[in-house]
Amino acid sequence: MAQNGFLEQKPGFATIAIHAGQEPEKWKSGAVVPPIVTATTFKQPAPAEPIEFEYGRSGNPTRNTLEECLAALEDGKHGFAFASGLGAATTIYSLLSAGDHVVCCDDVYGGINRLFRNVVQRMGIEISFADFTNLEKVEKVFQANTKMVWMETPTNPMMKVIDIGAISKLAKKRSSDIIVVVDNTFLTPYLQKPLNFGTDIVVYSLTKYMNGHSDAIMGAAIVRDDKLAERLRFLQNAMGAVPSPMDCYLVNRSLKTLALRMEQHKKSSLIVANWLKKHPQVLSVMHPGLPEHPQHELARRQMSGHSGVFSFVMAGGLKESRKFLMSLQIFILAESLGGYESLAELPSLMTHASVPAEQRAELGITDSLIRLSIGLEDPEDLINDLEHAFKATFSK
Ligand code: P1T
Repeated sequence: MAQNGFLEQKPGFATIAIHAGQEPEKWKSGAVVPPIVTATTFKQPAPAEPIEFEYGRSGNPTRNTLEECLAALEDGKHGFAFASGLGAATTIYSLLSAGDHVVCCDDVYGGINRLFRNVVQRMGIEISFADFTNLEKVEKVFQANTKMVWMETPTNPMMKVIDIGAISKLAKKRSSDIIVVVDNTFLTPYLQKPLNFGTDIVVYSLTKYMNGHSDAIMGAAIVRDDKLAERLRFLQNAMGAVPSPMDCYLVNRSLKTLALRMEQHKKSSLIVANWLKKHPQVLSVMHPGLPEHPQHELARRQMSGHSGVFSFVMAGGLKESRKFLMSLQIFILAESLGGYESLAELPSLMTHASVPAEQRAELGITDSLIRLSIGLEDPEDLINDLEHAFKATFSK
């Protein structure tokens, strides 16, 4: 169902989330809910002749169940689960070798920025950052040795929307070997399917909306190409950043309500964003669902709506932002996003503190930029909470 002119949500998503990979017939017991298989190793009838599984790092029945469901939701073919979003990113980076070059969008989660600058570069891989909303700027940073393009859209925390199809085309025009990666954490496959726009790998922090209950740290990668899948399967096992069966069970369960949760996050975040933009102490609201967002038209062509996470700039400086955040009573002052509970944070001192100050200034990550993750509470209560915090901050 299309909403506000956004891309139509094809029917069938919730059915896939509930049934793909979950067939009761695959368990001897006929269990309707997939069992949590905690065994780290599996009996082999003859040496090196496993029945299906051999060792828990290379494969586990609970993990495979989740991976199948993830691949189906994404219109993909192969899913890989990891111990965290950064674990997934680290494994994807290991597809590269010293001497290779990566083109990355300038506004990414602070932890990804830190991984690129402080770890990946040390391994002899070059990185160039560019504003991916400007195709000319992106084209200029490509090099003969560029092997990967990495983007988040919408970006974290500035909420810039990137044209996935245009960037993928640009990369593939230079070489079909360039691997295009999209971090789809902010939207989930319910609201955006990057593989349908020419992306090779979709990466997730499953810790966020996909799990949605703020009780498991996990990541994932989804691909269509069999050869790329083989390389990732090798690295998943060889590097070992795999999740526990218990966490796989939790995320697999959470996917059953993903469609319902995302619908509510989508509705509530627009209600709160529309309220904030009229508030006298708010200078600007960055929400791709608002018509005044600079890439709103692109968002409507590429997304089936926007999730619950967005940012805004408030009046004052650090003193006011601190007072505001500490006055909230329903919103919890904490990093992360995508859970049922609403969160508020200050990217400059929290999630993006590891981004060099110069890059933060260039992007607009100031001490007045607040990022919200709108949860599943009643939106009227969230608005009242924000109003109360503004009053506590600004009334004499
Ligand atoms: O925390 P982890 O599961 O390792 O995922 C890292 C990660 C990757 N990609 C994006 C877009 C993310 O937002 C994150 C984690 N982000 C936060 C903790 C945050 O508050 O933004």
